[in-house]
Amino acid sequence: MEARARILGFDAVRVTRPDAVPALRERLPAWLAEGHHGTMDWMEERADQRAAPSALWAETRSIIMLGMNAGPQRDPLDLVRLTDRGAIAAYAQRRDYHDVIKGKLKELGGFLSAKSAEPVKVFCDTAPVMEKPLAQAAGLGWQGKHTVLISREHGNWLMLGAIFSRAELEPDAPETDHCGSCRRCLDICPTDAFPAPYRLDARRCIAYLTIEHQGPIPTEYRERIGNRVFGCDDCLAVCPWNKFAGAARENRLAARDDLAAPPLAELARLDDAAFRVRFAGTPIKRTGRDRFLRNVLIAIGNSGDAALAEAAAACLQEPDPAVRGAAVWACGRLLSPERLRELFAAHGRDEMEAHVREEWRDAAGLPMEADGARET
Ligand code: B12
Ligand code: SF4
Ligand code: SF4
Repeated sequence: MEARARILGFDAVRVTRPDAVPALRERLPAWLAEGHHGTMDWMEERADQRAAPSALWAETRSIIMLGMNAGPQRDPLDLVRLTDRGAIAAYAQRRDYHDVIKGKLKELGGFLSAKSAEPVKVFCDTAPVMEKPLAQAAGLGWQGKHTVLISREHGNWLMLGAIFSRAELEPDAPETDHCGSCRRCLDICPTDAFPAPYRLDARRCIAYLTIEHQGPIPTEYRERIGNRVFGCDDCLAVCPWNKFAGAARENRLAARDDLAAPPLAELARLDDAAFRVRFAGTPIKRTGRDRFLRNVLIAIGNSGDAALAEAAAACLQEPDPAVRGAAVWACGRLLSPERLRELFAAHGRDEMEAHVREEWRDAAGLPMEADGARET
């Protein structure tokens, strides 16, 4: 099976048992009880199955965990210094790994099923399966202090997938923790998203804020998001175990040049149709155009580049209030008080959404009536 998996493009493959991580039954509910999943309600739904693979499929006897390297071609930390460009997480600068891995899992699952005469089910983020702890139990790597799985061979750039099988396969030995006294990932996090090593409060994580979170991004995180318009790689990029990692070997996961550092001005101009064309087949399509544009406007506000201000001003009449609010915030950081007042007179006076009115008040210092956007 391992040879077949490698032919299919997987970089790592190991086997574990469905009951290999009993601690999940306490750890997942504790994480959810603390509210660390934010608005990802789907993490709560079917939590019993997520914490126990046999509750998802009672006949599971073995779990094959697989990893495919999606290592970046250049250091992701270089991108966050290019303030007039959007930084997109390495995994999203390419085809959606769900599509690539799922197809290969099905092929490998078919092979295994034929060989063992037992049925299989394949999963890649599409079901309540906790892939990282299962991958650690299978010996693919260990969950680092940043909670992501690290392989000694591929660093922390493996994307994961799982095959549940009714066949009795010999399990591999679990991997042990090799973080030692290192804490680079914890120290670099721009939003202090780790309440403790090995624990992430997703509500503070830029990956959550830019991809999963709907509505306005809380003000306290906006500056710290910098130019990250989709996901974040900081804690992954500093991990010393990446020194052994190479770039992705699977052709279908080759990074797209046009997604390496796209100009913010260009991204701010994308209408719905252009967004769909530009990001077709990539993970970025997940947010939809409006949430992505909201992120782009936050990045423009952080750019310090007055030349980008008019691109933000052009979004002041967008139908989505989270986009309008982010546009006001960006204009407030880049434009003179005079120009802001002009824009307010043109676009802000009749604003009906309470939080966008607050954005105008905070940005321009404009006194606003509580029940309507009127300059006094
Ligand atoms: C929800 C989710 C997110 C959320 C929450 C992340 C999180 N850490 O939980 C958000 C949106 C923030 C996110 C972000 C990212 N994600 Co994500 N995400 C998932 C998803 C769907 C579920 C993860 C999950 O179960 N979380 C629940 C928590 C409770 O589980 P946990 O992280 O394992 O938590 C453990 C620790 O807290 C530990 N623990 C608790 N207490 C204690 C105490 C001690 C002493 C110890 C030792 C441990 C410990 O036990 C818990 C259980 O193992 C998985 C896919 C999947 N189905 O597994 C992808 C997945 C984890 N994501 C992935 C990726 C690539 C990312 C990003 C790098 C994307 C990016 N570049 O922007 C970031 C990384 C951020 C980070 N540092 O985690 C990959 C990771 C691959 C890998 N090598 O591990 C996965 C596996 C997708 C995949 N199929 O490849 N993600
Ligand atoms: S992905 Fe970014 S924001 Fe999230 S935990 Fe890692 S460094 Fe912090
Ligand atoms: S940066 Fe250091 S502490 Fe963080 S996961 Fe990597 S080895 Fe562990």
